[in-house]
Amino acid sequence: MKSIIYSLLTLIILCGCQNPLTKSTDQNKTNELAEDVKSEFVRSWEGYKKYAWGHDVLLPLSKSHKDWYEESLHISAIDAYSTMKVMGLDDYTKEIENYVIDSISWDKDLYVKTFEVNIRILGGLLAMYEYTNDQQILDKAEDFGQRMLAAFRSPTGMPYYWFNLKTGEAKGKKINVAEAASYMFEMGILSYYTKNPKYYQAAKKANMAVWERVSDINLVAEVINVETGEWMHGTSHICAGIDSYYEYLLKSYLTFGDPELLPIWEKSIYAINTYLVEESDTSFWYKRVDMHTGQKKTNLMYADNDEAIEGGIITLYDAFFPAVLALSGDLDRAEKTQDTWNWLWNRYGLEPMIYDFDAAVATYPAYDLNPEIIESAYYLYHYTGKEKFYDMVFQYWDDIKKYCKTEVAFSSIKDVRTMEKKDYMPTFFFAETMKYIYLTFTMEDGAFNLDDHVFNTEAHPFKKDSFNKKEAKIRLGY
Ligand code: DMJ
Repeated sequence: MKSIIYSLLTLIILCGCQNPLTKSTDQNKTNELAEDVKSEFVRSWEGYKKYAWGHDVLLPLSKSHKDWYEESLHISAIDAYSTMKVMGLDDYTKEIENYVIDSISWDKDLYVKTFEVNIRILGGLLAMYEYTNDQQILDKAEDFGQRMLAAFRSPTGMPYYWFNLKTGEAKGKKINVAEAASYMFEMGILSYYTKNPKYYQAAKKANMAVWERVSDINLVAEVINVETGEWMHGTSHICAGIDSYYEYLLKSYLTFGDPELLPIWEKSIYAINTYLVEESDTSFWYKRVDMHTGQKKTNLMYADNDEAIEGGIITLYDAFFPAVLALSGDLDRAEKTQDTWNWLWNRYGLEPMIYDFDAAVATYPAYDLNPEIIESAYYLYHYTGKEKFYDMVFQYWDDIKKYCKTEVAFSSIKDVRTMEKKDYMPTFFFAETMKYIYLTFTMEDGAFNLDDHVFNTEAHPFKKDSFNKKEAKIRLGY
């Protein structure tokens, strides 16, 4: 009898106290979810301010900080800014604007990574200018862009891996294609705002240098020498190392309308869909192939350490591709790929950084709070309206809170099989991951419409209306 009463009581309690954050597209619940994301963002930002202010990243377990180089480039603050704007956190944004204007100088004797500072610092500052229209912010962005041009002074026009912000020296001739040619978007915007075509022209020259070296079947390989223009090996894919090259071909064309980019995008996407797709009844992967024959490659030389690895290797970064497919209008392939990524997430509860789909093993099992799978679910929820994509984001957010939340913020994960935490919170967690989750949960309220915006690869948003194509032709000089 006692146990029946106890069970009944438990049932009554369970029915009466539903978890307020259950998944639902119902407007009230959705707003509660959005408020939850916002309050976690604020908690993490306060954690950053307390333990890492002025530095590049927060170390969320040791409650300290780390800079990418010998001096800080203030990357977390610049990356976090546009997410704060999207969330309406205007007290915080004012503080960052003042900080950028009063306290940041780019005159630093530091070698910085050309690709990384372009998407985070130049992209972040340009978005800050979009929101503020403050000439002092644009001056900071242009000062940065002007220094970045030094990297592009190579015999081919493709940038060196590193450049020195103060001296303008550049080094590192072996780079991947994403690092060689993912600049047209930010440098096009800089040219547009400053009415000086030199930035877009430098970025486009780098792209054309890659395109001139494409194989007969219109595929690029991953690693190239910026001095000789020689490919370092012949493996082609859409994975990390090439990813944003394709993303920016499409986004730069859609934003500025440079007609030379359209056939490059069209030939590229045709080649990708012809040679890279590996489809089964239950999966839809984009594999690695030989750039000349289109044949699958499973014995890969890696750029960083020249070690060979075997298998159908993909990286969690590749989950950006459904978003790009959806943006291009190809919802069929976008949905199939996203479903495959979603399956992988569910297999572990978070995604492994590198996965071999032939052997079905996580080759490198870390998860660094990356946004790509969430970004793609957000795009697909927008374009298809299908609730399953909203549900995916709900689940990703739930899992991130379950496994990555720390006392002061969120942490990366060393191994998704054990969920052991790693003392690092990357800057893109502020810029991208939290933004795409928040935007999914607020989609129905209409405050931010994806149709009116275009994101750089670090999720800094720009209004499409800010760029008039006729004007772009003059300001970008195409
Ligand atoms: C981000 O810095 C950018 O999205 C980049 O293009 C590759 N992916 C990381 C986050 O995973």
